[in-house]
Amino acid sequence: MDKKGLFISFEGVEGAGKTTLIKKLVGFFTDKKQDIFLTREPGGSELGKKLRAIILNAEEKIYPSAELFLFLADRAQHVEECIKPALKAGKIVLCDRFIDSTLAYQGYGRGMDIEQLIMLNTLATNGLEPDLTLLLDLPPQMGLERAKTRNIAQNLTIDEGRFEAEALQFHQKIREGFLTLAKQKKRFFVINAEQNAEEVFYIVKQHIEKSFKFE
Ligand code: Z5A
Repeated sequence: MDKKGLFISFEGVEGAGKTTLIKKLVGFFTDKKQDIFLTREPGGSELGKKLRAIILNAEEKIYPSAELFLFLADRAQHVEECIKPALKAGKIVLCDRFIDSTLAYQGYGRGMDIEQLIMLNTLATNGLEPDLTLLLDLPPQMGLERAKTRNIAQNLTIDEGRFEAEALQFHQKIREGFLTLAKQKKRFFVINAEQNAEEVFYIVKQHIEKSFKFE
């Protein structure tokens, strides 16, 4: 594929502020007259929406290996149906979670073999990687509190609680996993997400302006 657009993924523990940052970046890129494609995993494609409802439903008993393949199926469809065409059309793809979530959650969290997961990710994406990965780093306890406050404020009933139900120790492993991955790949930019949302946005904006040129 001759890739023309820009692919940015957002990673972090639950409630780290990815959605909040993405909303601000939509305004930033729109001001720069850039075409944006906003998406997420799981659930970016039509098939993915159905898979998301199954994957995140805490009532559904899903074994770790089955969970992994559901995320990979979601990703394979998402890449072909949505991400590749958007990049080919020259769009800026903003993707809430991508390959690194599988390494962090199924690998560092559930204890699956990282090398095997890298191979399976490559199979699902045909080798497509983001140009930039923004990792919002904060203590998981803080992220979970933020997510809880948001859910109460928005009157959300949790029917996507598979990962919220995990112990704090699990989320701690995820955080450490993400930080390990960030040390291994140049495409990562780690932001201290304990700062307020405006500060986080400002730092990211500066990094993007320094790293990429927009006509
Ligand atoms: N998963 C997996 O296991 N394997 C995979 O391969 C993939 C995913 C792709 C999807 O969850 C779950 O699937 C995820 C990993 C797993 N589970 N977990 N945990 P999701 O898509 O439903 O949700 P999420 O990705 O975890 O994110 P979230 O809960 O939507 O949080 P967020 O988008 O990062 O945060 P937010 O909504 O922007 O902010 C949360 C609240 O904090 C909100 O009220 C904000 O106003 C507030 N906020 C945001 N930023 C700040 C700052 N800086 N200061 C103070 N308050 C803030």
